[in-house]
Amino acid sequence: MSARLATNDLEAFWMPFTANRQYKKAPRLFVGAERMHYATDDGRRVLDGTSGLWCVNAGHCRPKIVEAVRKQVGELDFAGTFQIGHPKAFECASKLVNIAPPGFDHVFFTNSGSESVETALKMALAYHRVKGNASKVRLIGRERGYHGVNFGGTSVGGIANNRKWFGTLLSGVDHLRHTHDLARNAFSRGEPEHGAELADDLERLVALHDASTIAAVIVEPVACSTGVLIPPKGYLKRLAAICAKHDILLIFDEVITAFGRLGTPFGADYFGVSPDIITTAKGITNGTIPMGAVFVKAKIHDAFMNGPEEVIDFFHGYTYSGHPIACAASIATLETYKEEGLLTRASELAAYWEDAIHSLKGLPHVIDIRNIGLIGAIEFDPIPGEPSKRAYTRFVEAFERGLLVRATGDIIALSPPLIIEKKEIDQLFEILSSVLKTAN
Ligand code: PXG
Repeated sequence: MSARLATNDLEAFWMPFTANRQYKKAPRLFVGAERMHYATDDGRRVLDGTSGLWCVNAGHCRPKIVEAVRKQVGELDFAGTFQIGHPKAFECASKLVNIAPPGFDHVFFTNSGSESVETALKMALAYHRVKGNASKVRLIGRERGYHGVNFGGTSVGGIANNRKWFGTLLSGVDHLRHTHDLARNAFSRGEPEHGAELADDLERLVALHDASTIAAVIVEPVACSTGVLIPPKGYLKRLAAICAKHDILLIFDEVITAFGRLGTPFGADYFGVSPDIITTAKGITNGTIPMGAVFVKAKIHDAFMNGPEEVIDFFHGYTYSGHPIACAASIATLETYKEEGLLTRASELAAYWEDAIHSLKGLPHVIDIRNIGLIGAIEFDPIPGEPSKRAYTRFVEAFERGLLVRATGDIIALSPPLIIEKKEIDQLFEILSSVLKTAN
Protein backbone atom coordinates (compact mmCIF):
# COMPACT_ATOMS: atom_id res chain seq x y z
CA MET A 1 0.00 0.00 0.00
CA SER A 2 1.38 3.40 -0.91
CA ALA A 3 0.06 6.48 0.74
CA ARG A 4 2.93 8.96 0.91
CA LEU A 5 1.53 12.41 1.38
CA ALA A 6 2.90 15.73 0.23
CA THR A 7 3.31 18.33 2.96
CA ASN A 8 0.36 20.41 1.77
CA ASP A 9 -1.91 17.35 1.96
CA LEU A 10 -1.49 17.50 5.72
CA GLU A 11 -2.83 21.01 6.28
CA ALA A 12 -6.60 20.50 6.34
CA PHE A 13 -6.73 17.98 9.17
CA TRP A 14 -6.42 19.81 12.51
CA MET A 15 -5.18 16.86 14.54
CA PRO A 16 -6.38 16.20 18.09
CA PHE A 17 -3.98 16.39 21.05
CA THR A 18 -1.14 17.06 18.61
CA ALA A 19 1.51 19.72 18.14
CA ASN A 20 0.24 20.20 14.59
CA ARG A 21 3.05 22.37 13.20
CA GLN A 22 5.75 20.15 14.64
CA TYR A 23 4.03 16.96 13.44
CA LYS A 24 3.45 18.23 9.92
CA LYS A 25 7.15 19.00 9.49
CA ALA A 26 7.99 15.33 10.12
CA PRO A 27 4.79 13.26 9.88
CA ARG A 28 4.49 9.68 11.07
CA LEU A 29 1.91 7.71 9.08
CA PHE A 30 0.44 4.25 9.43
CA VAL A 31 -1.08 2.67 6.35
CA GLY A 32 -1.79 -0.86 7.52
CA ALA A 33 -1.87 -3.13 10.54
CA GLU A 34 -1.97 -6.81 11.42
CA ARG A 35 -2.00 -8.39 14.88
CA MET A 36 0.94 -6.89 16.84
CA HIS A 37 2.26 -4.59 14.13
CA TYR A 38 1.56 -1.43 12.20
CA ALA A 39 2.93 -0.80 8.70
CA THR A 40 4.25 2.69 7.96
CA ASP A 41 4.01 4.58 4.69
CA ASP A 42 7.74 4.09 4.17
CA GLY A 43 7.39 0.33 4.37
CA ARG A 44 8.51 -0.36 7.95
CA ARG A 45 6.88 -2.57 10.57
CA VAL A 46 6.24 -0.98 13.96
CA LEU A 47 5.52 -3.10 17.04
CA ASP A 48 2.40 -1.77 18.70
CA GLY A 49 3.29 -1.16 22.34
CA THR A 50 0.10 0.78 23.04
CA SER A 51 -2.78 -1.16 21.43
CA GLY A 52 -3.34 1.85 19.20
CA LEU A 53 -4.66 4.26 21.83
CA TRP A 54 -5.29 1.60 24.50
CA CYS A 55 -8.08 0.03 22.47
CA VAL A 56 -6.93 -2.75 20.12
CA ASN A 57 -6.83 -5.37 22.86
CA ALA A 58 -7.07 -8.39 20.53
CA GLY A 59 -4.51 -7.02 18.09
CA HIS A 60 -5.14 -5.53 14.67
CA CYS A 61 -7.41 -6.54 11.80
CA ARG A 62 -8.69 -9.70 13.45
CA PRO A 63 -10.61 -11.70 10.81
CA LYS A 64 -13.77 -12.38 12.80
CA ILE A 65 -14.27 -8.70 13.60
CA VAL A 66 -13.43 -7.57 10.07
CA GLU A 67 -15.92 -10.05 8.65
CA ALA A 68 -18.69 -9.10 11.09
CA VAL A 69 -18.34 -5.41 10.18
CA ARG A 70 -18.32 -6.20 6.45
CA LYS A 71 -21.44 -8.30 6.75
CA GLN A 72 -23.34 -5.86 8.93
CA VAL A 73 -22.74 -2.82 6.76
CA GLY A 74 -24.35 -4.59 3.82
CA GLU A 75 -27.26 -5.99 5.83
CA LEU A 76 -28.51 -3.23 8.14
CA ASP A 77 -26.35 -0.12 7.88
CA PHE A 78 -28.27 2.00 10.34
CA ALA A 79 -31.27 1.77 12.60
CA GLY A 80 -31.91 4.08 15.52
CA THR A 81 -32.68 2.95 19.03
CA PHE A 82 -35.10 5.67 20.20
CA GLN A 83 -38.51 4.01 20.53
CA ILE A 84 -37.44 1.37 17.97
CA GLY A 85 -34.73 -1.24 17.92
CA HIS A 86 -32.72 -3.86 16.09
CA PRO A 87 -31.68 -7.30 17.32
CA LYS A 88 -27.91 -6.73 17.37
CA ALA A 89 -28.18 -4.01 20.04
CA PHE A 90 -30.08 -6.33 22.39
CA GLU A 91 -27.75 -9.24 21.65
CA CYS A 92 -24.69 -7.07 22.22
CA ALA A 93 -26.01 -5.69 25.53
CA SER A 94 -26.81 -9.21 26.78
CA LYS A 95 -23.35 -10.46 25.85
CA LEU A 96 -21.68 -7.50 27.54
CA VAL A 97 -23.70 -8.04 30.71
CA ASN A 98 -22.57 -11.68 30.70
CA ILE A 99 -18.91 -10.73 31.11
CA ALA A 100 -19.51 -7.77 33.44
CA PRO A 101 -18.88 -7.99 37.19
CA PRO A 102 -21.76 -9.41 39.25
CA GLY A 103 -24.81 -7.17 39.48
CA PHE A 104 -24.18 -5.13 36.34
CA ASP A 105 -27.35 -6.14 34.53
CA HIS A 106 -27.91 -3.18 32.20
CA VAL A 107 -25.99 -1.37 29.51
CA PHE A 108 -26.51 2.10 28.02
CA PHE A 109 -24.75 2.55 24.66
CA THR A 110 -22.63 5.56 23.66
CA ASN A 111 -19.98 6.17 20.99
CA SER A 112 -16.85 6.96 22.97
CA GLY A 113 -15.33 7.10 26.40
CA SER A 114 -16.14 10.79 26.68
CA GLU A 115 -19.80 10.10 25.98
CA SER A 116 -19.83 7.22 28.44
CA VAL A 117 -18.57 9.59 31.12
CA GLU A 118 -21.17 12.27 30.34
CA THR A 119 -23.84 9.58 30.40
CA ALA A 120 -22.70 8.21 33.75
CA LEU A 121 -22.55 11.65 35.37
CA LYS A 122 -26.03 12.55 34.12
CA MET A 123 -27.33 9.17 35.25
CA ALA A 124 -25.93 9.74 38.73
CA LEU A 125 -27.59 13.16 39.03
CA ALA A 126 -30.91 11.90 37.67
CA TYR A 127 -30.75 8.80 39.89
CA HIS A 128 -30.67 10.83 43.08
CA ARG A 129 -33.44 13.04 41.76
CA VAL A 130 -35.77 10.14 40.92
CA LYS A 131 -35.02 8.75 44.37
CA GLY A 132 -36.18 12.02 45.93
CA ASN A 133 -32.67 13.22 46.85
CA ALA A 134 -32.57 16.20 44.51
CA SER A 135 -30.02 18.03 46.66
CA LYS A 136 -27.34 15.51 45.72
CA VAL A 137 -25.87 17.44 42.80
CA ARG A 138 -22.13 17.68 43.35
CA LEU A 139 -19.68 15.57 41.37
CA ILE A 140 -16.27 14.58 42.70
CA GLY A 141 -13.33 13.68 40.47
CA ARG A 142 -9.66 13.32 41.29
CA GLU A 143 -6.54 15.31 40.52
CA ARG A 144 -4.77 13.91 37.46
CA GLY A 145 -7.88 12.00 36.42
CA TYR A 146 -8.83 11.76 32.74
CA HIS A 147 -12.46 11.31 31.84
CA GLY A 148 -12.50 12.43 28.23
CA VAL A 149 -12.90 15.86 26.78
CA ASN A 150 -16.56 16.84 26.98
CA PHE A 151 -17.64 19.41 29.56
CA GLY A 152 -18.63 16.99 32.32
CA GLY A 153 -15.56 14.83 31.87
CA THR A 154 -13.29 17.86 31.63
CA SER A 155 -14.83 19.23 34.83
CA VAL A 156 -14.31 16.08 36.89
CA GLY A 157 -10.96 15.51 35.18
CA GLY A 158 -7.83 16.64 36.94
CA ILE A 159 -5.21 17.39 34.29
CA ALA A 160 -4.55 21.14 34.34
CA ASN A 161 -3.72 21.46 30.64
CA ASN A 162 -7.00 19.81 29.66
CA ARG A 163 -8.97 22.24 31.85
CA LYS A 164 -7.40 25.65 31.96
CA TRP A 165 -8.35 26.78 28.43
CA PHE A 166 -12.04 26.13 28.81
CA GLY A 167 -13.52 28.58 31.24
CA THR A 168 -15.18 27.68 34.49
CA LEU A 169 -16.46 24.25 33.40
CA LEU A 170 -19.26 22.66 35.46
CA SER A 171 -20.03 24.21 38.80
CA GLY A 172 -20.35 22.07 41.91
CA VAL A 173 -17.35 19.89 41.13
CA ASP A 174 -14.52 19.08 43.52
CA HIS A 175 -11.48 16.82 43.37
CA LEU A 176 -9.81 14.24 45.57
CA ARG A 177 -6.05 14.31 45.85
CA HIS A 178 -4.19 12.11 43.41
CA THR A 179 -2.30 9.07 44.66
CA HIS A 180 1.09 9.52 42.99
CA ASP A 181 3.84 9.42 45.60
CA LEU A 182 7.30 8.74 44.23
CA ALA A 183 8.94 9.49 47.58
CA ARG A 184 7.26 6.46 49.15
CA ASN A 185 6.37 4.25 46.20
CA ALA A 186 8.98 4.60 43.41
CA PHE A 187 9.72 1.35 41.52
CA SER A 188 6.71 -0.44 43.00
CA ARG A 189 5.78 -3.70 41.38
CA GLY A 190 2.01 -3.79 41.01
CA GLU A 191 -0.06 -1.92 43.58
CA PRO A 192 2.08 0.42 45.71
CA GLU A 193 2.26 -0.21 49.45
CA HIS A 194 1.62 3.31 50.67
CA GLY A 195 -1.36 5.60 50.32
CA ALA A 196 -4.62 3.79 51.11
CA GLU A 197 -5.32 6.63 53.55
CA LEU A 198 -5.58 9.05 50.61
CA ALA A 199 -9.10 7.69 50.13
CA ASP A 200 -10.02 9.50 53.34
CA ASP A 201 -9.74 12.69 51.34
CA LEU A 202 -13.34 11.98 50.41
CA GLU A 203 -14.29 12.41 54.08
CA ARG A 204 -12.68 15.85 53.94
CA LEU A 205 -14.90 16.80 50.97
CA VAL A 206 -17.94 15.34 52.72
CA ALA A 207 -17.11 17.46 55.77
CA LEU A 208 -16.82 20.51 53.53
CA HIS A 209 -19.85 20.05 51.28
CA ASP A 210 -22.02 17.63 53.29
CA ALA A 211 -22.97 14.24 51.87
CA SER A 212 -26.49 15.49 51.18
CA THR A 213 -25.05 17.56 48.31
CA ILE A 214 -22.79 14.93 46.73
CA ALA A 215 -24.09 12.72 43.92
CA ALA A 216 -21.09 10.74 42.79
CA VAL A 217 -17.37 10.14 42.80
CA ILE A 218 -15.68 9.18 39.54
CA VAL A 219 -12.21 7.64 39.38
CA GLU A 220 -10.22 5.50 36.98
CA PRO A 221 -9.23 2.30 38.82
CA VAL A 222 -5.80 2.87 37.23
CA ALA A 223 -5.31 6.45 36.04
CA CYS A 224 -3.74 5.76 32.68
CA SER A 225 -3.72 8.90 30.53
CA THR A 226 -1.90 10.92 33.14
CA GLY A 227 0.94 8.42 33.04
CA VAL A 228 -0.28 5.25 34.77
CA LEU A 229 -0.98 5.95 38.43
CA ILE A 230 -1.70 2.64 40.12
CA PRO A 231 -3.94 2.76 43.18
CA PRO A 232 -2.20 2.02 46.48
CA LYS A 233 -3.15 -1.27 48.13
CA GLY A 234 -6.55 -0.94 49.79
CA TYR A 235 -7.25 2.55 48.41
CA LEU A 236 -10.18 1.65 46.14
CA LYS A 237 -11.85 -0.53 48.79
CA ARG A 238 -11.61 2.30 51.28
CA LEU A 239 -13.02 4.78 48.76
CA ALA A 240 -15.94 2.44 48.01
CA ALA A 241 -16.71 2.06 51.71
CA ILE A 242 -16.81 5.83 52.23
CA CYS A 243 -19.08 6.24 49.18
CA ALA A 244 -21.46 3.55 50.47
CA LYS A 245 -21.54 5.14 53.93
CA HIS A 246 -22.71 8.48 52.50
CA ASP A 247 -24.99 7.24 49.67
CA ILE A 248 -22.55 8.64 47.10
CA LEU A 249 -22.47 6.68 43.83
CA LEU A 250 -19.08 5.32 42.88
CA ILE A 251 -18.34 5.45 39.15
CA PHE A 252 -15.37 3.49 37.86
CA ASP A 253 -14.16 4.91 34.57
CA GLU A 254 -12.95 1.71 32.96
CA VAL A 255 -12.52 3.04 29.43
CA ILE A 256 -9.01 1.55 29.55
CA THR A 257 -9.15 -1.06 32.32
CA ALA A 258 -12.21 -2.95 31.02
CA PHE A 259 -11.83 -5.82 28.57
CA GLY A 260 -8.88 -7.63 30.02
CA ARG A 261 -6.20 -4.97 30.41
CA LEU A 262 -5.41 -5.97 34.01
CA GLY A 263 -5.87 -9.73 33.54
CA THR A 264 -9.50 -9.79 34.61
CA PRO A 265 -12.49 -8.84 32.46
CA PHE A 266 -12.92 -5.53 34.32
CA GLY A 267 -10.78 -3.51 36.72
CA ALA A 268 -13.55 -3.88 39.30
CA ASP A 269 -12.89 -7.66 39.23
CA TYR A 270 -9.17 -7.13 39.67
CA PHE A 271 -9.50 -4.89 42.71
CA GLY A 272 -12.44 -6.77 44.22
CA VAL A 273 -14.46 -3.56 44.44
CA SER A 274 -18.02 -3.20 43.24
CA PRO A 275 -18.82 0.33 42.06
CA ASP A 276 -22.34 1.48 41.10
CA ILE A 277 -21.64 2.48 37.51
CA ILE A 278 -18.86 1.49 35.09
CA THR A 279 -17.97 3.46 31.98
CA THR A 280 -16.33 1.72 29.02
CA ALA A 281 -15.37 2.25 25.34
CA LYS A 282 -12.19 1.40 23.38
CA GLY A 283 -11.76 -2.38 23.80
CA ILE A 284 -15.51 -2.91 23.51
CA THR A 285 -15.06 -3.14 19.72
CA ASN A 286 -11.32 -3.73 19.75
CA GLY A 287 -11.06 -0.15 18.50
CA THR A 288 -12.57 -0.97 15.12
CA ILE A 289 -15.79 1.04 15.32
CA PRO A 290 -16.41 3.89 17.77
CA MET A 291 -18.53 2.64 20.66
CA GLY A 292 -18.92 3.03 24.39
CA ALA A 293 -21.15 1.50 27.03
CA VAL A 294 -22.17 2.43 30.55
CA PHE A 295 -22.83 -0.56 32.79
CA VAL A 296 -25.26 -0.09 35.68
CA LYS A 297 -26.64 -2.16 38.49
CA ALA A 298 -30.34 -2.90 38.89
CA LYS A 299 -30.41 -0.47 41.80
CA ILE A 300 -29.74 2.40 39.37
CA HIS A 301 -31.71 1.15 36.38
CA ASP A 302 -34.80 0.17 38.37
CA ALA A 303 -34.98 3.54 40.09
CA PHE A 304 -35.83 5.03 36.69
CA MET A 305 -38.65 2.56 36.06
CA ASN A 306 -41.16 3.87 38.57
CA GLY A 307 -42.80 6.67 36.56
CA PRO A 308 -45.73 6.28 34.16
CA GLU A 309 -44.91 3.53 31.65
CA GLU A 310 -45.56 5.70 28.61
CA VAL A 311 -43.11 8.41 29.70
CA ILE A 312 -39.45 8.23 28.66
CA ASP A 313 -37.51 7.03 31.71
CA PHE A 314 -34.12 8.66 30.98
CA PHE A 315 -34.01 11.75 28.78
CA HIS A 316 -30.65 10.98 27.24
CA GLY A 317 -29.17 9.13 24.27
CA TYR A 318 -27.23 9.50 21.02
CA THR A 319 -28.27 9.01 17.39
CA TYR A 320 -25.69 6.26 17.26
CA SER A 321 -26.38 4.60 20.64
CA GLY A 322 -26.27 0.90 19.81
CA HIS A 323 -25.28 1.47 16.16
CA PRO A 324 -25.72 -1.80 14.26
CA ILE A 325 -22.17 -1.87 12.89
CA ALA A 326 -20.68 -1.08 16.29
CA CYS A 327 -22.81 -3.82 17.87
CA ALA A 328 -21.72 -6.32 15.22
CA ALA A 329 -18.10 -5.36 15.82
CA SER A 330 -18.54 -5.67 19.57
CA ILE A 331 -20.20 -9.09 19.40
CA ALA A 332 -17.36 -10.38 17.19
CA THR A 333 -14.82 -8.77 19.52
CA LEU A 334 -16.32 -10.50 22.55
CA GLU A 335 -16.21 -13.81 20.66
CA THR A 336 -12.57 -13.26 19.81
CA TYR A 337 -11.76 -12.40 23.43
CA LYS A 338 -13.54 -15.56 24.57
CA GLU A 339 -12.06 -17.93 21.99
CA GLU A 340 -8.54 -16.77 22.78
CA GLY A 341 -8.94 -16.30 26.52
CA LEU A 342 -7.89 -12.67 26.17
CA LEU A 343 -9.89 -11.29 29.08
CA THR A 344 -7.60 -13.15 31.46
CA ARG A 345 -4.45 -13.52 29.35
CA ALA A 346 -2.76 -10.48 30.93
CA SER A 347 -2.74 -12.34 34.24
CA GLU A 348 -0.59 -15.07 32.68
CA LEU A 349 1.86 -12.55 31.25
CA ALA A 350 1.89 -10.02 34.09
CA ALA A 351 4.87 -11.48 35.98
CA TYR A 352 6.98 -11.73 32.82
CA TRP A 353 5.93 -8.22 31.82
CA GLU A 354 6.81 -6.91 35.29
CA ASP A 355 10.31 -8.39 35.24
CA ALA A 356 10.88 -7.12 31.72
CA ILE A 357 9.89 -3.53 32.41
CA HIS A 358 11.76 -3.33 35.71
CA SER A 359 14.92 -4.41 33.88
CA LEU A 360 15.08 -0.80 32.64
CA LYS A 361 15.84 0.42 36.17
CA GLY A 362 19.15 2.27 36.28
CA LEU A 363 19.01 3.57 32.70
CA PRO A 364 19.64 7.31 32.31
CA HIS A 365 17.02 9.68 33.72
CA VAL A 366 14.65 6.90 34.83
CA ILE A 367 13.13 7.94 38.16
CA ASP A 368 10.30 5.41 38.35
CA ILE A 369 8.99 2.26 36.73
CA ARG A 370 5.52 0.92 37.50
CA ASN A 371 3.32 -1.86 36.18
CA ILE A 372 0.03 -3.65 36.59
CA GLY A 373 -1.58 -6.27 34.35
CA LEU A 374 -0.35 -5.50 30.83
CA ILE A 375 0.23 -1.83 31.57
CA GLY A 376 3.54 -0.22 32.33
CA ALA A 377 5.07 3.21 32.67
CA ILE A 378 8.53 4.69 32.87
CA GLU A 379 8.93 8.15 34.38
CA PHE A 380 11.89 10.42 33.62
CA ASP A 381 13.33 13.37 35.47
CA PRO A 382 12.19 16.39 33.48
CA ILE A 383 14.61 18.56 31.53
CA PRO A 384 14.62 21.84 33.49
CA GLY A 385 12.36 24.34 31.72
CA GLU A 386 11.31 21.82 29.07
CA PRO A 387 8.60 19.58 30.54
CA SER A 388 7.50 16.63 28.38
CA LYS A 389 10.53 16.80 26.10
CA ARG A 390 12.34 13.83 27.60
CA ALA A 391 9.47 11.42 26.91
CA TYR A 392 8.59 12.96 23.54
CA THR A 393 12.10 12.53 22.11
CA ARG A 394 12.11 8.91 23.30
CA PHE A 395 8.72 8.32 21.69
CA VAL A 396 10.01 9.64 18.33
CA GLU A 397 13.22 7.64 18.61
CA ALA A 398 11.31 4.45 19.47
CA PHE A 399 9.05 4.99 16.47
CA GLU A 400 12.12 5.31 14.23
CA ARG A 401 13.42 2.03 15.64
CA GLY A 402 10.15 0.18 15.11
CA LEU A 403 8.23 0.52 18.36
CA LEU A 404 5.11 2.52 19.19
CA VAL A 405 4.95 3.85 22.75
CA ARG A 406 2.83 6.64 24.24
CA ALA A 407 4.40 9.77 25.68
CA THR A 408 2.53 11.81 28.27
CA GLY A 409 4.31 14.47 30.27
CA ASP A 410 7.68 13.02 31.26
CA ILE A 411 6.30 9.51 31.20
CA ILE A 412 6.24 6.73 28.62
CA ALA A 413 3.20 4.47 28.90
CA LEU A 414 2.92 0.96 27.51
CA SER A 415 -0.16 -1.21 26.94
CA PRO A 416 0.40 -3.77 24.17
CA PRO A 417 -2.34 -5.90 22.64
CA LEU A 418 -3.25 -8.78 24.93
CA ILE A 419 -2.15 -11.28 22.24
CA ILE A 420 1.50 -10.30 22.74
CA GLU A 421 3.96 -13.22 23.01
CA LYS A 422 6.92 -13.34 25.40
CA LYS A 423 9.39 -12.96 22.55
CA GLU A 424 7.60 -9.78 21.50
CA ILE A 425 7.80 -8.50 25.08
CA ASP A 426 11.56 -9.13 24.89
CA GLN A 427 11.75 -7.32 21.59
CA LEU A 428 9.73 -4.36 22.90
CA PHE A 429 12.08 -3.85 25.84
CA GLU A 430 15.22 -4.42 23.74
CA ILE A 431 14.19 -1.54 21.50
CA LEU A 432 13.13 0.62 24.42
CA SER A 433 16.29 0.02 26.42
CA SER A 434 18.46 0.86 23.42
CA VAL A 435 16.48 4.09 23.03
CA LEU A 436 16.81 4.99 26.71
CA LYS A 437 20.54 4.29 26.65
CA THR A 438 21.23 6.68 23.79
CA ALA A 439 18.56 9.43 23.89
CA ASN A 440 19.30 12.83 25.43
N1 PXG B 1 -12.03 7.90 30.25
C1 PXG B 1 -10.83 7.34 30.32
C2 PXG B 1 -10.39 6.66 31.57
C3 PXG B 1 -9.99 7.36 29.20
O1 PXG B 1 -8.78 6.80 29.28
C4 PXG B 1 -11.71 8.56 28.01
C5 PXG B 1 -12.49 8.50 29.15
C6 PXG B 1 -12.25 9.23 26.80
O2 PXG B 1 -12.48 8.33 25.78
P1 PXG B 1 -12.66 8.84 24.26
O3 PXG B 1 -13.10 7.59 23.55
O4 PXG B 1 -13.70 9.88 24.27
O5 PXG B 1 -11.33 9.34 23.81
C7 PXG B 1 -10.44 7.98 28.02
C8 PXG B 1 -9.60 8.05 26.78
C9 PXG B 1 -3.53 8.23 26.11
C10 PXG B 1 -4.93 8.36 25.63
O6 PXG B 1 -2.66 7.99 25.33
C11 PXG B 1 -5.95 8.00 26.47
C12 PXG B 1 -7.27 8.16 26.06
C13 PXG B 1 -7.55 8.64 24.81
C14 PXG B 1 -6.50 8.97 23.94
C15 PXG B 1 -5.19 8.84 24.35
O7 PXG B 1 -3.29 8.28 27.30
N2 PXG B 1 -8.23 7.81 26.97
